[in-house]
Amino acid sequence: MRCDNLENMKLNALQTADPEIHELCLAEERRQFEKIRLIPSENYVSTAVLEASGTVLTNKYSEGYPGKRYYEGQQLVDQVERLAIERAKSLFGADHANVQPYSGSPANLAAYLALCPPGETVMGMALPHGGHLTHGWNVSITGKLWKSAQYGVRKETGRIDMDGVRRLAREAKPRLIFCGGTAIPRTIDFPAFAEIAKEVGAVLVADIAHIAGLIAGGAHPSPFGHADVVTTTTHKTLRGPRGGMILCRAEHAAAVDKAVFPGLQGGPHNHTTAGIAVALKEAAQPAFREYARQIVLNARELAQELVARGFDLISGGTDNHLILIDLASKGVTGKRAAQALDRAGVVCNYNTVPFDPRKPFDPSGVRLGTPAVTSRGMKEGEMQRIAAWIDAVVSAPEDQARQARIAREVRELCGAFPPPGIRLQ
Ligand code: DSN
Repeated sequence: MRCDNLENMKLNALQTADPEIHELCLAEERRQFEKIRLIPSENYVSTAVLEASGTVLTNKYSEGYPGKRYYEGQQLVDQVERLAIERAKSLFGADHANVQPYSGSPANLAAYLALCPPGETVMGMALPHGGHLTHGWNVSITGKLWKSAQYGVRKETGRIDMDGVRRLAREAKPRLIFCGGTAIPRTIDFPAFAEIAKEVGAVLVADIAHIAGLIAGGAHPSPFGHADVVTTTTHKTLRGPRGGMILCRAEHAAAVDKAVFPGLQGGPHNHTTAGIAVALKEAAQPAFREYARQIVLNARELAQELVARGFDLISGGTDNHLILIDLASKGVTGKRAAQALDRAGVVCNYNTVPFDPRKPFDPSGVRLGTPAVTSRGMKEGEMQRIAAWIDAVVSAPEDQARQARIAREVRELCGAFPPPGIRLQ
């Protein structure tokens, strides 16, 4: 079995110019083909998105916005960016879209710059409870230049403590409130956050990086109509190239655009903008709704199968694409489990869990997600097999013979589910 999409994409020049990088790209392609990738923030883009991202648009400088640039020669790039903007607005039902942020963290920083001067107070979900670094966590610049109030989940339920959010908002009087995060397995209650933000006079920013594809596909409630500003990456459930976007109400459009450029960034990455435009077009198709629905069905099935095998899931299960497991009751740390799983061909990331007594680089949990396996066409039956493999590996993390046997079985299953963007010969 040979994976050589890169050769199909005519990478012979790369092979000649730089055989080492060419070989590494081929090997990475093979790795992505042969492994079950369960990192919830990763996916497989389509061949069309790959092609758009690898075009000569990378050669062009375009500081500014369509129709108002600082360089000539924008006849075609302007059209690409306008298409991306219109598709983003239409897919999500937003007044305004900025498709230039280089990724999610710069998109969030632009929201601060637009709406919350340094020194003011911001409120976000604590990183160990499922928030993101840029929601005011102390090691991030957002926790240094802004005063930060951090909310979390209830210990008993593993779900966001909305009473605590309200109490903290009343005390801290933040200028800006973030909802959303990176390890939240349950539906975000956007109307409840909006009500709290309104009560304390804060701007509500919904960071939908993880769930943007679910929202686009109708598998998670939408923040539009509730949040003032919505930030996202484009490469997770949305299945585009690595990038970011900010969508917002019309009243914040000028401030957001000014914050992205010239406030934070220089020239946009036009090849990425083209890839984003293609991904947005794909996400508007009926098949994408089915994809989003199946992501959630797969996550639920995987969660149920893991619970049945005695795994301790934060909040007891999932409503979306993501599962967070506390492995303390299994007597293994997240890092040891994730490394053993990787040797068995099942790739996830170790992750802190709420109230984790361990340190972030060797925490108690692992985080799983179903966007990538669902892109391969896997369904509930495959989730049952994956749960059994996870259980077998975690219950004997030093058993390398078992890991090698499972890795062979994983390769065989993966051979039957070729992912988008990778072809076999
Ligand atoms: N690192 C991303 C994730 O994996 O969720 C968030 O920044």
